[in-house]
This record gives sequence, structure tokens and C-alpha cells, in this order.
Amino acid sequence: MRRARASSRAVRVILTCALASRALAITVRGVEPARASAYILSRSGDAARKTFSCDDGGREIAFARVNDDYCDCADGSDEPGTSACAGRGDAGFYCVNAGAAPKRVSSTRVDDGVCDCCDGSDEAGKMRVVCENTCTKEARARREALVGTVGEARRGRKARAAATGKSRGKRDGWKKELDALEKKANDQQKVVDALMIEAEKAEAEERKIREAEEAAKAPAEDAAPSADASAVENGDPSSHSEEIASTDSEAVAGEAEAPQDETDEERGKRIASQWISNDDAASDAEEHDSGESDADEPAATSRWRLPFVLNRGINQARRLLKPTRDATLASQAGAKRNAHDAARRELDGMNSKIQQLRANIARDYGPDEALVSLLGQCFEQKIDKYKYSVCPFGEAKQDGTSLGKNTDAHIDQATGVVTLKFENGDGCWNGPSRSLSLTLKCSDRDRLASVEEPSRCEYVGVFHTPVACTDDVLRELENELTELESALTGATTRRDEL
Ligand code: MAN
Repeated sequence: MRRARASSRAVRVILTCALASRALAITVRGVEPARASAYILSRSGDAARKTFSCDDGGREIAFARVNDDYCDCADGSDEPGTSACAGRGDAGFYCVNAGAAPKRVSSTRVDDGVCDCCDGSDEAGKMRVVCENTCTKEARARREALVGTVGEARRGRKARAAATGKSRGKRDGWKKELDALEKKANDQQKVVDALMIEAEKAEAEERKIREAEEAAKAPAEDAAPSADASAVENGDPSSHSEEIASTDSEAVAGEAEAPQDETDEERGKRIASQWISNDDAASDAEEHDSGESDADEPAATSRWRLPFVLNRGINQARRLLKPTRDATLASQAGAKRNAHDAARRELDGMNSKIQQLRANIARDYGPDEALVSLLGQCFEQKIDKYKYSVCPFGEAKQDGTSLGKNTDAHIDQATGVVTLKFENGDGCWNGPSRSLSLTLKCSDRDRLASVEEPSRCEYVGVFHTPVACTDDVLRELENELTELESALTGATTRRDEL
């Protein structure tokens, strides 16, 4: 019996101490409970602990100077509950917010007449503002939202598991594809090289023939044809009477000056005699022109001559056929060049696919390679006046304007948060080239949730995706919900006790 009473007294002492230390912990204004011991004078009144050491170890001050509204420590650690050290250090004011989520507010907001903490603890000082405690109301709202978020994250985690199942083995598939494609590209390179040699050969042949033809044509061109010649070739009947004397450049080339008092008969004879003496030269020139002699063509010798009209017809026909022959040679070279170009294009396609496969293989897709499921997909969303589209590991756009390209995912090792950075987009007038930093957030489906432009042409966005629903994320959300539930239950219990 005595033992039982003694032990129940011991439990009461422990509880009292525990409650007392808890009470002490929260009596140091603006300090989070985990750090309160640094600010509390030992209950035993230990003489050695009558001073407070600034967090940066720079100074020791009397405990009385903690939260005395005068900044003593360079890091501001002696004034956690006033605004005296605002701007020094970055600890801020800790709102306990019992019954809701604790939070930190900037020291500048302490005792400024505005309630920032839901428990009103930031305004309990000199301004004497009375803040309503809204923690329970806030916690209930937060719990409601959190229940939805946790449900979404659970569905997201399921979707993520399904996606990672499908993505598993993708890297091995890419490696096999790369191996096969590299061999194919190697063979294709040989085809391209062979076609290049053929095309160059055909082009050289065509060039050689063209140059020879041009060289042969040059002397004939020196003797400039008269305007009438072209008129006759174009079938102008008005110049037909002059034809014999002046249309055929090969005949004209050797024609002597006509005597002024020449009769029609004399003129006819003179021209005929010139045709007979020039015919050999004309025929020779033609053969030289074409670079070959035609066995079927009747030879224009002094012994046997075609009537000159017929001969002219043949010469004209040969002239007309020449471009066709050039065109044939050109088209043969062209066809070879086209075949080479087509093979080259095919090779270029293979090489760019090889680059893409290599990048896919080298990339970090985060835990469980989950980011693989976003590869090759694009997501669009109309936000304010623009239609945004984002393609992870591809390009992001604002309507037709490029916001940059993304090659890799940045995965924060401490938080696991994934960010896709799109860089080197279209230039901004008088500014940087456009860029977008897209943060992935856990959700049960892929969706571009927001895009903002906090600084001109520098965009930030949030992308909802099951990929971000890792076990850690879900656990954190579930823990927050559990803590909130117990805080709310505790608040209710405490109220009931009062
Ligand atoms: C466009 C858009 C805007 C951007 C301006 C900059 O209007 O891309 O987002 O701020 O150009 O000139």
C-alpha cells in the first residue's frame, strides 16, 4: 500500500516536472521548444549558468538581457521574442500555435500591431494588441485540406508505382536500340560515301563534257549571229529572202562583202559558191562541237554534198539536240546527287536518334527511374492570356515563344524536390533569354498547374505529377495530418478540462 502510494507520488512528480519544463519551454517568447533550454536558467539555480551565450559564440551576456528589447548579440540570438535584432540572423519569431501548425515569422513583424501567429503570440508585447486565437479554426481547415492532399498523394503513389513498372527496363531497351542503330549508321555511312563518289564522278563527267562543248562553241560565238538569223530560226517570214545570205552563221562566217551593183543572179551564184566552199568548214566545226562524228550522218565532202537546205536542217537539229544531251548528262549526275542526299538525310536522322538515345541513357531519372514516364510527353495549359506547353526533357513554350530547353532533372538531395530547368529560350527585348523553372509536385495526375513571371522573362511554374509522390512525400503528409489530428484532439481535451 505504502509502496503503491509512493510510486503514485513519484509519477505525479515526474508529470509535474515534465509539465513544468514544458511550461518553461514555451515561456521564452519567440523560441522553438527544442531550443528553449539554451535560454532558460537552470531550475537548480546553478551559478555557472547565469549567463546566455550568443548562438555564434561571440558573446556571453546576463540572462536578464535576453528579450530585453536591446540587441546584444551580433547574430540577434538574444532577442528571439522582440524586434530589437530584426535583420540580424535569420531565426525569426517562432509561433507555437498550439492546436495548429507552428510557424516562423520575421522578427520585424513582432509587436507591429498585426496578428501573424494564429495564437497571437507575436503581439503580446508593447503594442498591447489583442489577437483572437484562431489556431483551432485554422487547424480544422488545414486538416480538411490535408485529408484531400493525403488521398491525392495515395492515388498518386499508386499511379507512380504503375508508371515505374512500365518504365523499368527502358534503359536496357535504349541500349539495345543504340547498339543496333550504331551498326546501321555505320553501314549507312558506307552507302553515303559510295554514293558521294558516284555523284562526284558523274558531276565531273558532266562538267568535262560541258566545258569541252563550251570551248568548241566559243569560236562560233565570236562571229556574232545577226538579228536576222534568230528571226529566221524563229520562223519570221519577212526575213526569209535574206536567209541564204545571212541566216546560217556557219555560212555567214565566211561570206564576202556583196558588191554594190550586184544583180540578183550574180548574188545567187556568189552565195551558192560560198556554201560549197564553206560546207567542209561548217561540217568540221559541227563535228568538233559535238566531240564525236556521227556515222549515220551523210558526210559533206566536196565530192558529195547535200542540198544546203537539208544540210542546214541537220545542223539545226544537232544544235537542238545538244541541250537535250546536256540535260541527260546533268540529270544523270543530278539523280546520283539526289540519291546521295537522300542517303545522307537518312544517316543524319540515324545520328540524331543516336544522340537522343545516348542522352536518354545518361540521364538521371531519380528514385525508381520514375521520371522516365514523363519522357516524350508534352502538357499544355492556358494560363491567363497565354497557352503554355511543357515537354519534360524537351522544350517549353509560351504560345509560339520558346521558354527554353530542358535536358536534365535537378533533384534536391535533402528534400527530394525535382526541378526541371528550361534554358536559353527566345531572347527578351532588353533582357535575358527566356527561362522556366518547373517544380514537380505530388498529385494523382500529370498537369501543368501554374506558370508565373516573377521577373521579366524568367518564369517559374508548378507541374503536378504522380512522379513526385514518393514514399517520403506521402509519409510526411501523413505525419503532418496525424500531428494536426492530435493537436486538435489535445486542444479539445484541454478545453474540456477547463
Ligand atoms: C511577351 C511575353 C511576356 C514577356 C514580354 C517581354 O509579351 O513573353 O511574358 O514579359 O514578352 O517583352
